[in-house]
Amino acid sequence: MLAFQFKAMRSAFFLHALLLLLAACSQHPNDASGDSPIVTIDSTYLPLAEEVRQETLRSWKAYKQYAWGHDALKPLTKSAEDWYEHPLYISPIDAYSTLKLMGFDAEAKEIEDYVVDSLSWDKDVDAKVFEVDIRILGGLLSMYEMSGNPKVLAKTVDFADRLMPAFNTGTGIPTYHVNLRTGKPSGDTVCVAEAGTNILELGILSYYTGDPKYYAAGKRATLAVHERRSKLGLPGTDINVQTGEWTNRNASICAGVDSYYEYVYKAYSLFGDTTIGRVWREAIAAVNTHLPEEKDSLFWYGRVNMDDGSRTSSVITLYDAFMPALLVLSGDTVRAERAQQTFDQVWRLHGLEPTAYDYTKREVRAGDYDLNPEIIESAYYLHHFTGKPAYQEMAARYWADIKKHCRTDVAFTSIKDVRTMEQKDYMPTFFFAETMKYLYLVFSEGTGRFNLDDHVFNTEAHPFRRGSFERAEVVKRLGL
Ligand code: DMJ
Repeated sequence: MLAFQFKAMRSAFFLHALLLLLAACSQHPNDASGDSPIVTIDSTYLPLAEEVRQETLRSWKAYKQYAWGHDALKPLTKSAEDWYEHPLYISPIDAYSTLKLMGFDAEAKEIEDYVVDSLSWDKDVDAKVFEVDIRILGGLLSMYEMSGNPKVLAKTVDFADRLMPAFNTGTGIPTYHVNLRTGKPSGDTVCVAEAGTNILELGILSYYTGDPKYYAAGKRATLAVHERRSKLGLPGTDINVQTGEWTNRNASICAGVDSYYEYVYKAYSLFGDTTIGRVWREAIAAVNTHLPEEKDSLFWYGRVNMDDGSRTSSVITLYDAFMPALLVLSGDTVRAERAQQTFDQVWRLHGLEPTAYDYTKREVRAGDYDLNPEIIESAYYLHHFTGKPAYQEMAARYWADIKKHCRTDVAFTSIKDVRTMEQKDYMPTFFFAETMKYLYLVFSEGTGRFNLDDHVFNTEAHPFRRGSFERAEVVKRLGL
């Protein structure tokens, strides 16, 4: 029976891969998928890729049945949750690029049509700038790139223009909130991730509109963080956007800082801005000089005081597991593999990764697991760049654990505490955007369907083709 299911899944995947290959010949030139010829098919993990694909569809159908029009699905009570008083349609916008990559074109088209025909951004909502930048702006830009639909670009520009008043601050770092209807910014203290996770989306928007003002705003915010680094070359964690004063002087790559580093590197790598290239080299050198710590034969990126480098805490978070992906992407395979081994040990302690863990006391500090993608993202990048089967095996273990503890009768849900595996009633939007996408991609590596080398992902895993950004046009449209 199992063997039969395995064969059936494998056949389904091959059929899917073949259909995609045929379809690739007639796709829109800007379609982020279907750009690489299929040369060889390594079939070992294809049944898992197909299983992830089917589980994504099952979860998407549950969202549609119980939460359509709202931000997120609550899979246990089979109800919906919105982030604000008015929904922003975050799950579908986050799901689009994943559904498209998996070949669920009809489902993706339905989202595209809804965005174009029925969605208005004129909402009296104090939106969190960071969260809607990575999910909505990033998702819409990727939707435009994949669909080529100019009406999607118009919706994207409308949305971005509603965010821009947040950048009118003393430092150029955006405020925490901005009202989508009135443009009123609020919240003068932000963390470094919130300050510096926008240059990628804003640069891409400048490219597609030909208006350099977006990139200029993102670059100013990034430089505002870097220019305020300490003598050791480290930024702190929290900063006042008006005065530029640090309000938390802990330095780390942990949650609250993480995607700042990711965006400095990715913006440099996509746009080739030499100023941002210098920021990257200085920033990563300081990180690798002051943050790493060896404990229990493992390699940890800890927390230090930004001024004197003294250790302030040995608490890491599961978000930090983005770091191996960034390291291997930027060419540091040795540190990437060591860091991934460390995060993998934390996962193995309970069979899912706790949100926060103290590596000195060896104790869980926050037990939640919210279906987060980072450790899977890093397994995918490491498999891609090293070719080692161990990273696909790792991802297969993560997927097995997620199925065991988080799968519900209709979708997947978060975990209240990995020590008890008690479930909570929430499926985050990044489960569609990131977790299922990275699982699908790591299991389907070798099919030639999607080549990581040709793409850059934003921090919410929305993909952008490097080939879409011509050097001479980047210089002109971004105002380099
Ligand atoms: C995602 O929303 C993004 O990846 C963000 O950068 C931080 N992590 C969450 C998912 O864990």
